[in-house]
Amino acid sequence: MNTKLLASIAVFALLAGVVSTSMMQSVYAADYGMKDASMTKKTETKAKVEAKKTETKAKVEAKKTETKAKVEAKKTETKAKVETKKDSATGKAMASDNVTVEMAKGAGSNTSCADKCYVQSDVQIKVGTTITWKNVDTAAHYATSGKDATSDGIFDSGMVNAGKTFSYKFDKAGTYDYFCMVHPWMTGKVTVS
Ligand SMILES: [Cu+2]
Repeated sequence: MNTKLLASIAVFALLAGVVSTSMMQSVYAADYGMKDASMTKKTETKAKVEAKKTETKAKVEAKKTETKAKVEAKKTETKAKVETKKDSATGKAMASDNVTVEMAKGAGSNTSCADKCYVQSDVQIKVGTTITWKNVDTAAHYATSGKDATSDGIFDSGMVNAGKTFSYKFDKAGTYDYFCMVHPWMTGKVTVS
């Protein structure tokens, strides 16, 4: 009698153990499944963020490239405009807009710079054009109107130091010779029509 009871209890305990274990397992499984789902969601979100980053980067790059292309196009356009203003026969500037003449590099020490002392040294322009002399040399220069190192008083830049400029607007037709007060071998001519 005692033995039977003990056996029953043992069987019951065993069954209870099996049932509780399987229940626990299913709880675990559910929990694990949830974790798995949340991990998947995290990974998904991360992927979305990465994709968006890549997309934004691509857009920024595309915009940069577009802007660069526009700038290049404008540069080319400006260059073309300037070039069309040169006289097709002589290649000299025929601009009605502003013209720049450089006081050339080394012109202060090179007594034989001749027609390269000012670049360009012989310029043809229309009435109303402003010429800007730009000193690209290291020495100071002048653009003084006159001939044979004698000022005629029409225009005088005064001393134009390295990197500086002087501008003069030509309102009357005519031929204007000019030179540099400190380097009289530097001569140039402006023809206004
Ligand atoms: Cu000079």
